[in-house]
Amino acid sequence: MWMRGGTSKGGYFLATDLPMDVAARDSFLLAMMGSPDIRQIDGMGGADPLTSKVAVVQASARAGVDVDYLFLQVFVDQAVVTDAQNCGNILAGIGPFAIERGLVAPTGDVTEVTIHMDNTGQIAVARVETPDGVVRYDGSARIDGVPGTAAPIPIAFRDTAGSSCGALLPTGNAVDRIDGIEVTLIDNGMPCVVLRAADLGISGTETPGALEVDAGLRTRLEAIRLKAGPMMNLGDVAAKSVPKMTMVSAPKDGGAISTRTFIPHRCHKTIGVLGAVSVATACLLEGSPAFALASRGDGPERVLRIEHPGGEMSVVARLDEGGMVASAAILRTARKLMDGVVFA
Ligand code: NQM
Repeated sequence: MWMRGGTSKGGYFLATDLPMDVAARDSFLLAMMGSPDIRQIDGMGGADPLTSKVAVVQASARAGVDVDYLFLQVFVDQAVVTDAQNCGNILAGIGPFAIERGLVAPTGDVTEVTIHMDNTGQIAVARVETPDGVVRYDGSARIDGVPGTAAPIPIAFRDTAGSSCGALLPTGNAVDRIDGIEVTLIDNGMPCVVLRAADLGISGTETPGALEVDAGLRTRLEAIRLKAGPMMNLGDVAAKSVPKMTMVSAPKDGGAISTRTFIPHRCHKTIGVLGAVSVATACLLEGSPAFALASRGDGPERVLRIEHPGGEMSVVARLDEGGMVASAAILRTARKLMDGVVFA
């Protein structure tokens, strides 16, 4: 099934429909997407990392969990399929897909689907509208980066700290210095390097297109990223899509902070879901580059609006007594685009 999940798009597969052997599975997925080729002309991919994504779903054997979801990023221009990152946007389609495929039975007007995210071993709970036992896609929820409106799919995350790096702050510090630049190396669901846009000589208001053609910026960001990888317990990240590189500046539109994110070689048109949760968390870390720029609000539950090139992503953060993010929730939408047979 081809679906839009949040601001991403990709193929949703039952695990049983794909080869068990990982090498055979990956060569099928590359051929199906048309990779490697910057235009992905001979496949389903949309010539952008955000539209070259795959979800593999199966009923879960875990107590209290409905389905297991494995996310795979199919690189556009390299013969690489990686499970080294999770995706909170594609996650938005998992509940509807699981119900459509009969893995989860609808339970009234709203069906709660508990999802184990295999990439990081953590749990997300999605609420899907199912009036008359059928997934409803149309509705009045609007998310930035997607035209029009659709049925809301609120998603709550549990225990995302240290999802891939083993700890929220893998170096134990709120601030590290790489190549003379202050960075926060953080993982609250997505490994991210958070750094000031100004320290890289940009304002942070540029369009993704303008940043992508800035070869000097890209070279500096990649040099920092390659050094950050081992510091974040991610090893050699040369062929990995993590960590993400988020450049922050003061909010421009009444939000918590403004962002531009390389994921890691293309500039995101918006921001990833778990990336936004990680950046929101960085905003609360005293002494960090984001802290000084952010408008953080107050109280134990805060809506941190993370501004991005296409608008904003609201992260509803519940804080613990130490002022750190204990749990987070976001709003997404999804849409079934096509159901059928894909060829490789
Ligand atoms: O951070 C893009 C996306 C993502 C990932 C990326 C995501 C997340 O927008 O949870 O959603 O950062 O590669 O789909």
